[in-house]
Amino acid sequence: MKNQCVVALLLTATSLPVSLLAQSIPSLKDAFKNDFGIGTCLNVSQIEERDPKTTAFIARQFNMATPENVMKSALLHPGWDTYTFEMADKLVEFGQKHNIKINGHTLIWHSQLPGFVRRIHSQDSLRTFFTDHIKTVAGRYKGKVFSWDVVNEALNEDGTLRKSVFLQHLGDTYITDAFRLAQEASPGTELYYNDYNNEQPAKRAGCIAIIKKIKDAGVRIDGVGIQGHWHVGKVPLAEIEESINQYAALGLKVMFTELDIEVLPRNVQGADVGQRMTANATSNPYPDALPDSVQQQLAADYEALFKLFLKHKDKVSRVTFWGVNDGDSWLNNWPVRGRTNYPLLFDRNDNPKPAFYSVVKLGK
Ligand code: 9MR
Repeated sequence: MKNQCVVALLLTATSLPVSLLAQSIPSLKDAFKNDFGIGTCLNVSQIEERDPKTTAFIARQFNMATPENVMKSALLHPGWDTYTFEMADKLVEFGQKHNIKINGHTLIWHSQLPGFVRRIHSQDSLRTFFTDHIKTVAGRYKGKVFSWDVVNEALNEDGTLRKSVFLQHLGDTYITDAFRLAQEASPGTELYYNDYNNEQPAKRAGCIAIIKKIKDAGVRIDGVGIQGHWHVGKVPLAEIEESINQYAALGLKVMFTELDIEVLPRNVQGADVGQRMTANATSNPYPDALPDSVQQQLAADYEALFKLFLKHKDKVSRVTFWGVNDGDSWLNNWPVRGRTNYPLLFDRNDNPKPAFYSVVKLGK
């Protein structure tokens, strides 16, 4: 009995300051509640609520969430007639329980396709997969997800259409077809086109051509997602502002859907997961801590970005970070595996970084 009391006291003494500390940190979603939604992507461990402190932290900081992987076709649709909805359903429950809107990601993407799709060589079979996948997935989550990234990363850097399996077999109307099918299966859900580097002029022009084509066909598109995988000291603010204006002029909502700012050296741009870089002696320069000069630059970059988002808050509807904290980020493993990266607002223990304070102070 005495031992139990001591254990209980110790638990209280160790857990209380942590939760109090988390409560004393300002909340991003509250700071920007009159401006735009604040989102994060969620991984399996977070969706399954394996760590209650993390769950509470997410619920306090974010009001929107995107599945990092669990709604991609390889995970949802592993065989012709097989769907595995368990984790995606859990994500929807997570959203309902914590008052977090879910952005479905993503219905049609050339990457992370199920193995059987990569073996399809006929137009008919691909059309069957394409139609069945959109109808089944968008239909299941009708009224349960707030929005869908209907098509992801269909463009090359020069603004031409990527020669994906979809373009090759279905022709260049496949993007409009995907939006039409999504609209039929899930009428009340917002529908978006999502890409990286689509703030850059050539790719932006390609993106605008896609949007116009969808609209000209009388099909609905509600918004465009600029992923926002940028590099410290090189955030393209002028192109981002121009893009917000040009996309909004088409009547679309603009979202920053996968925001992070890389701080490590890299010789590949954007977010093409197919590209890799070879590790060498200088590719992981900060295994223990981020030098102060880089930390300050990161804070300045995030501050400038959020000033821009606020300036255009009538057009920007959501800002989603691609990860809750630095430890979760895909950038620890791309384009080189096993690096120590620092691209987000919270460190590996969910402690706010200078970048967090430079952003949150701009809110209400
Ligand atoms: O963060 C995701 C990572 O866990 C996956 O391994 C990777 C491969 O599919 O996808 C990452 O998320 C990508 C997103 O779905 C689309 N835009 C680029 C993102 C970073 O690669």
